[in-house]
Amino acid sequence: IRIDSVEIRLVRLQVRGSFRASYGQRATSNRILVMVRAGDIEGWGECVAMEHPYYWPETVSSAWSTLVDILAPDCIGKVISDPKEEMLFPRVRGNQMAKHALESAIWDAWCRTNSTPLYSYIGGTTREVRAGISLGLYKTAGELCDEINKRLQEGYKWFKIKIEPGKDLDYVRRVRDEFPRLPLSVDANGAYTRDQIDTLKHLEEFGLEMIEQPFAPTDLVNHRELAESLATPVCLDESVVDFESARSLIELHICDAINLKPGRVGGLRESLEIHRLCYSLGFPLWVGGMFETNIGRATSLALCTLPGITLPSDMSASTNYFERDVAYPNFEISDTGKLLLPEGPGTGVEIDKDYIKESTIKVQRLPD
Ligand code: OSB
Ligand code: MG
Repeated sequence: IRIDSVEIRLVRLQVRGSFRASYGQRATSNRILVMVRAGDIEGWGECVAMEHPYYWPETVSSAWSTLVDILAPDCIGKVISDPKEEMLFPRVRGNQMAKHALESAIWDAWCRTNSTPLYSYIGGTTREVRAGISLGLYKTAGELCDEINKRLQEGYKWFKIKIEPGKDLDYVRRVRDEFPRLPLSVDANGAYTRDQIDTLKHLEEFGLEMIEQPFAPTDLVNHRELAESLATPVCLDESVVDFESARSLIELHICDAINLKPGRVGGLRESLEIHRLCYSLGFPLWVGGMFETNIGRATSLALCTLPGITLPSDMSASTNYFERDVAYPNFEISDTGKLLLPEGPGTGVEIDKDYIKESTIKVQRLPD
């Protein structure tokens, strides 16, 4: 395909429900969507950057300028014969979420042009994905247990709960008392420091599936110490920023599992490299979520279909996040706790252009 033009737009979406993690509260959802035109085919990608830099350094506004000033101009006129073979922005450091937004739009356009579903293009073999759900911080452990009960009834079988200092051992103990055999992980989003390592070591007794990102992203020494002292796997999210960081973290025994988010590692190509490495080593790898719309969710769900990704993902029904989505179908949980990918080419979702137009705050077309 030849990239004829790129459209970068900021949409304002209505958030459903409330969600708090140690890094802060989820607010209104301004998101960047990227549309790439190649001939008469359009490909769509989502930038998962949030408005604040509390989870990750990029923000909606920093990603906007990276896309508009640097990445998109570089792509116009490019001819891409096979996106898997093409490193799109080899010289651009960082800015992973901006890169992923544009790269995924290009992969979608290529797959749609070639009548290939994205999941089979990248080597996936199934359309069924085991769902998991990530629950935020609640005022009380009782409220958290009520929420778990509700989600169990909806069909979820795999749970992750957020923790932070002061909302950890008591919360996990209470959940364990009520749900002794529930597959359960915790995610601290880096809220702990060295002097709190003993609290984290006490989590061992609860038989957790994983402890995700207890310490700050660059704090490798403490992660290694915790991973060495616990049988419970330590999983990293924010620390894994690209293929080379993943390889280092694995080879240096810093963690026991990796949460893969294509937006956080700079795209699908980088994600596939991480997957290839983990698969060849038998190293546990699963796919995390970023409250995506159905566009980003469909892209991430494609990664969940790769061989070796046997752990459930952090992919819950997309209807949990927005009052109305920008693409269809909505991914709904089945009785067996699974989500089903659409069959169509590319990400397989159908873009709701009217709603996108209605929700657009600003748009930049290149070339203008
Ligand atoms: O730490 O995995 C995380 C959402 C936004 C940013 C970071 C994280 C999360 C989640 C929710 O845990 C995942 C989802 O439901 O999409
Ligand atoms: Mg996480």
